[in-house]
Amino acid sequence: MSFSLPDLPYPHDALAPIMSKETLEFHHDKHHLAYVNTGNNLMKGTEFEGKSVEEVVKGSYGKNAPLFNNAGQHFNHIHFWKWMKPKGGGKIPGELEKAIVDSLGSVEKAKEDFIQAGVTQFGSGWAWLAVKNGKIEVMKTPNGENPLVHGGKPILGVDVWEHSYYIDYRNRRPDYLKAFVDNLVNWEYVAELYAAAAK
Ligand code: MN3
Repeated sequence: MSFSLPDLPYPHDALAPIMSKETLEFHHDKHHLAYVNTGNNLMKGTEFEGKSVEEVVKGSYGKNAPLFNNAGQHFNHIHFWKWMKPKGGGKIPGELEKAIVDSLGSVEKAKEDFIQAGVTQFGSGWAWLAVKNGKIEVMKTPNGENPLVHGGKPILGVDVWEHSYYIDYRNRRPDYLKAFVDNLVNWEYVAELYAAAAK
């Protein structure tokens, strides 16, 4: 099994004006595709050939940086497209909401901390909600890293590489993050991952 680019779960123009068609054309069709192709080239003839993306991410961390970077980004983007939906950011399903309040104090605080993690990630990277030690935590990681290599299971992530927001928001990363939380997050998918991670 090699990596392959998944289709977007909605048309390229479906998230506009929060995230434009042009951004998704570059981000999905070019950037994500490049991680897929480079990852496949780097896996050729190695022990990682035929493994799942999660296995490649965990197995290459700290051992094969070029492969890890591309496999990590492939994993992150597979979920990133599904973490968004048109007219997203609405009500959080009950069980997930309860878990967020239990772990992080309140939904408002969780959203603030998540946005702040993205704002303060210096340079390229991601901000996360992840299940770790039975609790939901806010995390941030550089480049293609994700909570899988830090003992956590990611349930929501936002890409803070400039390619994710520069066309629509220029240098205003905080505005992009607020718009993502308020208008894009697919909380049903987050709840699905939470249910699987909390088992
Ligand atoms: Mn990206």
